Amino acid sequence: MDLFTEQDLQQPARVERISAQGVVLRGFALPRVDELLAALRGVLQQSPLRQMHTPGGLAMSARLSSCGTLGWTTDRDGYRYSPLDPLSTRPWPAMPEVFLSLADAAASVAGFSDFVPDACLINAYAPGAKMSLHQDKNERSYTAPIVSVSLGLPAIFQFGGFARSDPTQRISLFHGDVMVWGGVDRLRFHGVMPIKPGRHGLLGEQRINITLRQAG
Ligand code: MD3
Ligand code: FE
Repeated sequence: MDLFTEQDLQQPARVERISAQGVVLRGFALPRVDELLAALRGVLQQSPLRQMHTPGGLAMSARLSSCGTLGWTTDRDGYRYSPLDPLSTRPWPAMPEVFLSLADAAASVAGFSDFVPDACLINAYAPGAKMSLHQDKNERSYTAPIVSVSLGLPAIFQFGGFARSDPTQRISLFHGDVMVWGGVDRLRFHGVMPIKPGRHGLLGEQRINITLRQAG
């Protein structure tokens, strides 16, 4: 892939490879962040952020929603993808075009062509919220990558190996950064350290992460 992305010819893509098939694209979403946030607002009007509980009954500290034909949910019955939002009892909001095109552009920089996600999980973290080390295993196939977009307050992302007890590395993620994970790295344990207090100019006292997945 060339140094200059189609979406922003002024700005070289700052590509940081963090594992064999895991990359961070610094600032990749910045040229389209206004569009992204407008689309996100529309999604959250139809399917608001809400607290979810793990199958064990613990409240997750991040609030969640989804868009696309499948949305990820968790409750007493387990983790799963569902075509209906259990809160609205209707289909999840459609995946915005800007999500699809950004995800495909990021995936292709990382070497994954023709990425067409059918699920987008939205995680909203207030200061103090975190996501414990876990693997993403509810998707039907593990061949497609996962693309994630960080917005708002910074986070320390943690990624490890293929066993929970493997050593972990930490990487800071900032507003507009995009990560792509796939192939041999798809099942790595990963998580988010508690978000530090702060205020972001566009998003206020929160971090929002959207992850685009091929779940079905
Ligand atoms: C590495 N979200 O929703 S996104 C999740 O920042 C999740 O909200 C985090 O983990 C967040 O499941 C991290 C980056 C990410 C997503 C999926 C991965 C990294 C990954 C799957 C495999 C390896
Ligand atoms: Fe995850």
